[in-house]
Amino acid sequence: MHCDTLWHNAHMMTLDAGDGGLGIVRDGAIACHDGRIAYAGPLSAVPSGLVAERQVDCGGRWIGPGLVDCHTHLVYAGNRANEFEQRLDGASYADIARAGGGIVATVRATRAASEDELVAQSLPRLDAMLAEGVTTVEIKSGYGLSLEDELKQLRVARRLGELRPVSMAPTFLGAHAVPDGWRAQDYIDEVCERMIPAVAAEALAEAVDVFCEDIAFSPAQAAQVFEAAQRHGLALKIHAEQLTNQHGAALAAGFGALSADHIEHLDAAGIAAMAAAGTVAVLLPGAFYFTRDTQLPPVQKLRDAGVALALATDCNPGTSPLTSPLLAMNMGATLFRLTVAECIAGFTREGARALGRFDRVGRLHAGLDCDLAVWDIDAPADLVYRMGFNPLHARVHQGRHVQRTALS
Ligand code: DI6
Ligand code: FE
Repeated sequence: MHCDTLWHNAHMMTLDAGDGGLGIVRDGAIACHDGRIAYAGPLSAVPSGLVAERQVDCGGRWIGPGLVDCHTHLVYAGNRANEFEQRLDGASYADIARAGGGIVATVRATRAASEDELVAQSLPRLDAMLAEGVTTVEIKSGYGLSLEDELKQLRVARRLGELRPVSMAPTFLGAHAVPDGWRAQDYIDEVCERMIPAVAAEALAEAVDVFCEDIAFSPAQAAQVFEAAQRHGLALKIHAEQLTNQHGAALAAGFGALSADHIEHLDAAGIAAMAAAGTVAVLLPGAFYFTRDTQLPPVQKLRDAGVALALATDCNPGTSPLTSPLLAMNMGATLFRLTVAECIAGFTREGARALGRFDRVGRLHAGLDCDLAVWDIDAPADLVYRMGFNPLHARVHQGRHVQRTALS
């Protein structure tokens, strides 16, 4: 077997264990050919006759899959530090939203920005994620809320994926908030009849998401959006049960959605529906932390039901100005009591599953994209345990070896 690169002298978290754990292989090796993993396993079992053009000695470090951040809103203009200050003075997120702040404030700034300005403002956020080993990132629209401005945001996401070595998973979230001057139902008709067809025609998104909430869209409106998305062959996701229980997760599961995200207020019926449909639970501890939420997602019940748990930053200017997957892992453990294995799997294998990319990324397994994070750690728990320290040694996207220092 001929391959481009062989990484060796490394311990590995393959995330490829049947038991859902980390799949640890001590003294492992990974071979890459044409951007894909050709071999991942013990060094002692490397196929005889494997010839590598280049060998990389990892010096006993740990290699895991490149991180997958499966829920971000990182393309936007401006910021909402002013609202952060108002909240410190006692205002609630819902108060600010009702007073014309919140999502619609970012909409105004995002509409006013050119495509180039949006690229310039969003790139540092993406770079912060790459510097912590992210190799796949999902980016949602939802701060345009008009055909032209939603397409602009999605084009910016596409450009970010061209400007940096990262796999981009764009999601259309036109149904994020009701824009000024619209009735909710008229806007949903616009999303379904004009926006989704246009997004699909330009192949600007892989999935469609809806914010199903009492301050946003109803389950019936979410269902209408899902029907339109399915007519155009797009996958489905939902922001559900973040502030109240609207039974959005069960609805989305009934449509075969990839994931239901947030789900702090999820009930037993929602859990059962997600388990039956294989809908991934995407937990977003950054938003829980930043909004000082107290309603914990039903983690143990999700585990008991066998629902897959993913973890993501939810990077957005209002409720989770977070660009650190490592800190999100620490919060997942500290706030939600996730195990180390669940935190790491949540940002790799399960994040990939939440994007419908389980067969492409998120594990060290022959045939998948050769996306690697090389960590300067003694044990996997180090990734989750520390706060504000980045032990990334190197990041590899589709076989291309990018040293950490070259990224910053
Ligand atoms: N839920 C959230 O936490 C974010 N969007 C959503 O649907 C908040 C977005 C924002 O406040 O800008
Ligand atoms: Fe979100």
